[in-house]
Amino acid sequence: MYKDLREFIGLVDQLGALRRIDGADARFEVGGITEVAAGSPQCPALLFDNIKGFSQGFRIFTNATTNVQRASLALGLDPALRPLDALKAWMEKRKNLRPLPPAIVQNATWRENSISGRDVDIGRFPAPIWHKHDGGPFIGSGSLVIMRDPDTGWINASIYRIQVHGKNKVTVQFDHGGRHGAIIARKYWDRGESCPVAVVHGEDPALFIAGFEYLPDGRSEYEFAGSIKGSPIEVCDGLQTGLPIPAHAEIIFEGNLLPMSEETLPEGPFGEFTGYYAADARPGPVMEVTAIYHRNDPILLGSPPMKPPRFHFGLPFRAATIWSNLEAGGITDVVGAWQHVSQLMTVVALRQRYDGHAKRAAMVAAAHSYMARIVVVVDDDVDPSNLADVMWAVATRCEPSEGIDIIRNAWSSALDPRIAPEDKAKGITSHSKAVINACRPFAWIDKFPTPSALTADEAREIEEKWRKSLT
Ligand SMILES: Cc1cc2nc3c(=O)[nH]c(=O)nc-3n(C[C@H](O)[C@H](O)[C@H](O)COP(=O)(O)O)c2cc1C
Ligand SMILES: [Mn+2]
Repeated sequence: MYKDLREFIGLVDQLGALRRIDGADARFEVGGITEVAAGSPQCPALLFDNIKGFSQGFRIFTNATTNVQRASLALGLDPALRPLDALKAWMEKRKNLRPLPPAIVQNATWRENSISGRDVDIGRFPAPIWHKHDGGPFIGSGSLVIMRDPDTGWINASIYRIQVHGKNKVTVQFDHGGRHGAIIARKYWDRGESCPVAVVHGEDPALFIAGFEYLPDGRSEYEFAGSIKGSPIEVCDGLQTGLPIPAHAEIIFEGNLLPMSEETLPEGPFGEFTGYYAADARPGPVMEVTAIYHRNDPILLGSPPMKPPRFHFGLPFRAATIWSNLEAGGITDVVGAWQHVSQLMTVVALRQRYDGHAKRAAMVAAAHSYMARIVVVVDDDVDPSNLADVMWAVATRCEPSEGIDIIRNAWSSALDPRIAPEDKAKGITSHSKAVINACRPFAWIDKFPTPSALTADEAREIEEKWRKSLT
C-alpha cells in the first residue's frame, strides 16, 4: 500500500488516471479545471504545477478520490472492482477494522523547510479561489485539523475548511457545534485559553478518508486511518504545539485558535457540496499561524465541494455505513446500498421476504440519510449504484398514490438550499424525506411482469465471452 500522498499519486499515474496541468491560475482556473475534469467520463486526477505567480514545484493535487477506481485504491481495495462490489468490500472491511494507534517517529519529512515567527507567510502557497463567489482563497479544502482534548488527551483529526486571511491568519469552519473540533476548541476557550492546533495539508489519502468518517467521541482518526492501511500512521510531534503530526504530510501549519470572544474574521461564502452557496460570510474562529513546515516541492491536496454528482469520494462511504446499520438492525437480504446526487439521495436494494420488509429497510435508511430528501428501495435485480436502473424501477414499479411516504421534520442541515430563509433564521434545519418504495408489490410479486433484459450475471457472461468484439 502507498506510504503517503506522493506514492498514491504515483499509483494513480500507473493506472493512467493522472493529468498534469501547467500554468493554471489559482484564482478560478484550478477550481474550474477540477470541476470540468470531475464531470468528465474519465474523471482524471489532476496535478497542477507552475501555478501562475507561485514557485515551480508548489503543486496542487485535486480529484484524488473522485471516482470508484481511486476511492478503492485509497482504501487498499482492488481498483478494478465494480462500483457496488467495491462498496460491499469496503463495508465488510470497515466492519472488521480494529483501531491501530499511530507510531511516533523522530523525523518528519516536513522538517525539510521550517518557517516561524515573522517569516511566516501563507501567501507563498497557492491557495485557490475555487468558485467565483467564494469569499477568498481556501488553502484547506481537504486538509486535516489536529487538536487535543485538554481533559482526556484524545487527538481529533478531521477535515474542516481553511480560509486564508493574511500572512499568518486563517479561519477554520465548523458546520455546527457538535463537530469534535468545535467541542475541543470550546473547552480551551471556556478557560480563557487559545486552542493549540495544527493544520495538515497534503495528507495521506487514508487520513483524508478517516477525516470524513463519523467516529465516536474519544476515537482518533489516526487510528482509523492506520487500520485502513494495516500499518500505523507515523507521527512526529509539532515543535510548537506538541501535537502529533503525520510525518509524511506535505505542508503543516502550527498555531492557536483564538477564543471567538477575542477575535473573529468573516468566513465564507464558499460553494458547497449541494451545488449552492448555503450562507453569506459569517464570523469564524481565527487561527494565528506561528510556524509553517513543508516538504521540498510541496503538494496541496485540494478537494473543493462541487455541484453533484461530483463528490470528494467516488464511493459513497456513508451508504456503506447505512448498509451496515441495516444489517446490524437485523434487516436481512440487503444486497446493496448507494447514494447518488452527492449523498442527497439514498438507495437500498433487497430481496423481499415478507410484506413490510422493504418499508422497514427504507425507514432505517431514511433515518440515517443526512440531508437526503429522496430514499428509494428497489428489488435485488436492480443495481442501486446505477441511477438509470434505479429510475427504471421507480418509473415502472412504484405507484405514487401507494408507494410514496413523506417523513417530516427529518435530519438535514443549515446547508440545505430548500429550507426557507425565515425558517433558517429561526434555527430550523430539518426537512422532509420522500420514501419511495420502488419494489414490486409484495402481495402480487409473482404476477408482476417479468423483466425482459439480461440479469446482471447473464450480462457479465456475455461481456466476458464477447469482450474482444465489444471493445
Ligand atoms: C473535503 C471535505 C471538506 C469538509 N469541510 C468541512 C467543513 O468545512 N466544516 C465541517 O464542519 N465539516 C466539513 N467536512 C465534514 C467533516 O469533515 C466530517 O463530517 C467529519 O466527520 C467531522 O469530524 P468530527 O466528527 O471529528 O468533527 C468536510 C468533509 C470533506 C470530505
Ligand atoms: Mn472526530
